[in-house]
Amino acid sequence: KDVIPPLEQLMVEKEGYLQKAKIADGGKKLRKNWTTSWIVLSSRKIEFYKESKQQALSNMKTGNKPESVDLCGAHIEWAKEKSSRKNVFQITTLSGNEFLLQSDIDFIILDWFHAIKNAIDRLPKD
Ligand code: I3S
Repeated sequence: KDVIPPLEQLMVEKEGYLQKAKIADGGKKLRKNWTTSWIVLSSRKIEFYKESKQQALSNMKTGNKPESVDLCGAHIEWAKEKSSRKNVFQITTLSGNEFLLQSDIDFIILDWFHAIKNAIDRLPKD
């Protein structure tokens, strides 16, 4: 049976395209592979879609799920040393997943950094 999540969890705070590279899964290092991702931030989580939003919405009908990142207890920090690219920050989850996010456009990455940081700071740490 479908469980209906509280409204607060469904509310999208920000969405858009960024460059994304997952560099660790459960603490295990992964080979860096940058891809464009459609990113949806709500109060407790970030969802990463591989495709455009349009494509993602139509894929929902076929049960194709986005990668979901729990922001409770997560960390966000600028990560200049992790890439030769400009404007890179890292999100590390409690479960040991690490993601780099990047945009060449300064205000876009700054908006995302602050939106995600605010979301994390509002959540309980565990
Ligand atoms: O941190 P790295 O390993 O220098 O990251 C680069 C690699 O992931 C590279 O792929 P290969 O491992 O197939 O060579 C990517 O093409 C580069 O974009 C990565 O470096 P940047 O500096 O772009 O994050």
